[in-house]
Amino acid sequence: MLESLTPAAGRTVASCRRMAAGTTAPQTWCDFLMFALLQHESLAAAAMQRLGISVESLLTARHSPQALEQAAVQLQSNAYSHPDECSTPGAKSVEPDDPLVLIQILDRAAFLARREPNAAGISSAHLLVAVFESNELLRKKFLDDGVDRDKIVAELNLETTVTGPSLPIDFDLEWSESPVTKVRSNITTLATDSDAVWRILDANLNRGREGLRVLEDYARFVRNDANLSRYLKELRHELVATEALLPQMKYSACESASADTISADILLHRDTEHDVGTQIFTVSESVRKDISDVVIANSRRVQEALRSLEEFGKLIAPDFAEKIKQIRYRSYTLQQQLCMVTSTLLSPNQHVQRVEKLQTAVLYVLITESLCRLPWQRVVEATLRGGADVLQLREKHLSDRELLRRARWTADACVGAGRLFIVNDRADVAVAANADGVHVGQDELSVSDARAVLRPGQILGISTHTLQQAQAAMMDGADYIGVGPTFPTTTKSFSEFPGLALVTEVSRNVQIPAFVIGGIGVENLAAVRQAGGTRVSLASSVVGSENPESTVRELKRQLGNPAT
Ligand code: 3NM
Repeated sequence: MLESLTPAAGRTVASCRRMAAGTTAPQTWCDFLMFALLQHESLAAAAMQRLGISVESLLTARHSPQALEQAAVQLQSNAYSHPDECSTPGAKSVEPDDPLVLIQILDRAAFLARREPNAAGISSAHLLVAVFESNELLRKKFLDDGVDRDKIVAELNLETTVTGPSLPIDFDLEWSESPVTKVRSNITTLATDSDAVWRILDANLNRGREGLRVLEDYARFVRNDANLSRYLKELRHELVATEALLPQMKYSACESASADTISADILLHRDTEHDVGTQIFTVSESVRKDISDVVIANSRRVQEALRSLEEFGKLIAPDFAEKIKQIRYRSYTLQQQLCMVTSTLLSPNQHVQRVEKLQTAVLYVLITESLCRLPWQRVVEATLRGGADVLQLREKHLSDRELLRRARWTADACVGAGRLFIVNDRADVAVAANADGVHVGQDELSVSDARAVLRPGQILGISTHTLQQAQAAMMDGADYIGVGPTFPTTTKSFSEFPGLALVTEVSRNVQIPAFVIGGIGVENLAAVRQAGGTRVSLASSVVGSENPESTVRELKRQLGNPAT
């Protein structure tokens, strides 16, 4: 619920989106949000009226009266012509296309709402405080009019105990202590320490979210990598969800000392924070050489934020710190993928092309010589002629040299036919043979370890036998999964068969390509399809058949994607 906007806040944000649509300038978004807050009937509008804040006093210097008039017309038509859309209670706060500045404000407003014991959602009041804290120009205008944060909070009747603005902390800080800080640094109390920890958590939650958001944009728009952007989005949502593990702040600052001392200390602390904020200089923040620089800077930012959250979180909520630790480990996988950035950017399409091929692949054949009726090379050729989309070399007992020799041969054959070639288990061989990727099992290298070996742009699949494993594979950034065993098979030994039930579960819950495997042949393909499987992976029924080419053709015909 606290991720949702109240109806009035929903109307306000919807108006802002309409008015600012098409612009990317952060200030315009803040201005229009302020304008919408002032125009809609809401807690915030009423409070600002009482504080003597008007459109004229805030915005006219930067916007012509005509622009504001036009915005007011848009706002009116928005409020009345789309009542359902705009007043839906529980509207989600952030939309996929929102610019970073709006996301930051909404994130901050959500944070304020969560810290307030009785909030029913993100209200216009939270939006007002968040925009005040986030936008320097508007804040200055408020302060010029004698309205500071305390006055706003008091007027809004907010119960929030979060003090001071969210600090625009970033990496590469050069710190110069102000005289005010020096004097005040002698005054250290439990209360200020605790308050400081909350502020660190707040700043780093923002920082982590923002960093992930930037990386998500990169994955989506530059890399065109659906898996990576999904992974990043999920990680960001998980980070947001960790906030629920933090206790309410209600008593955090004031619990252990008398109200008078504490409130004085908090005030000091609050002022100190404002001073410190103005003494922070970011050295490299304002300069980015190229896209890879943006990516590297933001992955670093995420790592640092997570580390800080983990360390300071331990002081307040061990559960929270533990969860952050897990996210931090997972973010290493991410780092791995993103560290391929530079070389991937040199050949930006390679991974995209492979993943695109994977997206359209429905038939995946495992080549194991001992299962073949014909010489294995003939089987490879026939399978490709029949229209197999992916071939995997699965040989467990060959010497490394022989394995590599076969991998190179098969890679050439697949390149010639324009199909994907995957090596089973051996990421090193996949690299040496310049294969399209590697396939690992649950007992082999993990997704992140295998990625560390692979070249940028190579893809990675993993066998999964439960829904949990399938979801973990997706979260870990696997490009595809195998799902099985579905039917009894002699190709590999298993003690359990999750069967068709797992196929159905995975088809409903996992978004990356899932190849159903284990005992599949022409005779039971219909059952797989009925259970929701759209892609299959097979060994014996193809390579052991007398005519692998026609078997593949028939399978592809049934899968609804005739051989090319
Ligand atoms: N992996 P066939 S089932 C190699 O469930 C393999 O992960 C499986 O061969 C899994 O098509 C399997 O001959 C055997 O049954 C696939």
